[in-house]
Amino acid sequence: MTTVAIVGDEGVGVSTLAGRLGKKGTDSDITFYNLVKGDSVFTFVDVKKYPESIKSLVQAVNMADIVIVCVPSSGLTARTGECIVAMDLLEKQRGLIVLTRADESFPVALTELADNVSTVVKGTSMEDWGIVPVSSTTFSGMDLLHERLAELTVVAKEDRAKLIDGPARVIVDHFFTVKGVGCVILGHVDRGVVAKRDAMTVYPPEFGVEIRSIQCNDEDVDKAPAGTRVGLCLKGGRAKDFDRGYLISAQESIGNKFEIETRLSPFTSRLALRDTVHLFVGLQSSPATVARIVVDGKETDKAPPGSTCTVTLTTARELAYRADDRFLIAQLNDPKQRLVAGGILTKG
Ligand SMILES: Nc1nc2c(ncn2[C@@H]2O[C@H](COP(=O)(O)OP(=O)(O)OP(=O)(O)O)[C@@H](O)[C@H]2O)c(=O)[nH]1
Ligand SMILES: [Mg+2]
Repeated sequence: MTTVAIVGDEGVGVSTLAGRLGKKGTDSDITFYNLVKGDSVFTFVDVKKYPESIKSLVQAVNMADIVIVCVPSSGLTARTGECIVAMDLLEKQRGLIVLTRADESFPVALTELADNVSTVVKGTSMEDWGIVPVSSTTFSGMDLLHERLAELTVVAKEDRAKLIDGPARVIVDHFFTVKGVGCVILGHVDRGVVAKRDAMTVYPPEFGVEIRSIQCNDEDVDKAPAGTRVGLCLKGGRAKDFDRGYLISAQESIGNKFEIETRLSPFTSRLALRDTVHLFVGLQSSPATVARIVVDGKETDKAPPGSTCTVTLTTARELAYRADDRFLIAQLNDPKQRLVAGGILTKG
């Protein structure tokens, strides 16, 4: 099972492409489109609320094995640039760049745009991503897109096999009550293997649940490994006790103070002491205050764009995490560059 997030500026053809790739499933602020192809199962995620909401972009990208960044055939835009910065700060290594609405352009112009995009992504995590011009109207490029996705899926599966050991963890994205059944959550298995009758804990609130049943692709299963999208019927929880991003897990840490080794985006306008920012981890987020900045071993009141520094943040809400989770700092009110920095917790 492979989850593919499709992101891009407004009107570039994200939803149309998602609709061409799969059949519509769960639909809320993000929409899932499902495709079974041979023995591969894909879930495509349409980030409907972006560019308005940076949160939905981060959430979709953090649930994805592969990301498709859509660049309109008419050319790069500021928000396309923001998507590229997001991939880089989240260190997304697996993805494709799709030049959308290709039928509205010409071969020479598309080659020129592909060259231009290659230059822009140089030195970012997207440097080695393939570029495929696609039309959702004439279907040109669609076969090549499927081929590239199949190649990336092989790598994604290998990477995921490494995550099967260790305590299970499910990241929740939807939750509701089903009459006669009880509390049901939808999410993806991020680590380990989740099994029927497992007793687990919901973080950060920390209440216990038992996995009553597991559904995968509309079929009941006894267990589900890392990388699977699942529906879990729970004993012990109520839908109203959940929030997106909560973790159903064997073992997590919880905190509201984080020391993060960060790399600042070269395009951010600032990261300064006492700034109010937004801190993201997985599908969770919270307003946060910058409490301390250390650059080159020295405390300072401002971190320069493009620099590497250690930032201490205090969050308004508690967040659940593991030591190797990736954090993202954003400045939601900055009209131009909302993404500030990305990083992981400092050791010790
Ligand atoms: N000619 C052509 N038009 C396209 C293609 N893909 C999408 N469109 C059109 O472009 C417009 C925007 O497409 P959407 O799929 O809604 O784009 P989006 O990125 O989801 O847009 P928002 O959700 O509104 O931000 C629609 O009128 C589509 O019919 C394409 O490949 N070729
Ligand atoms: Mg759309």
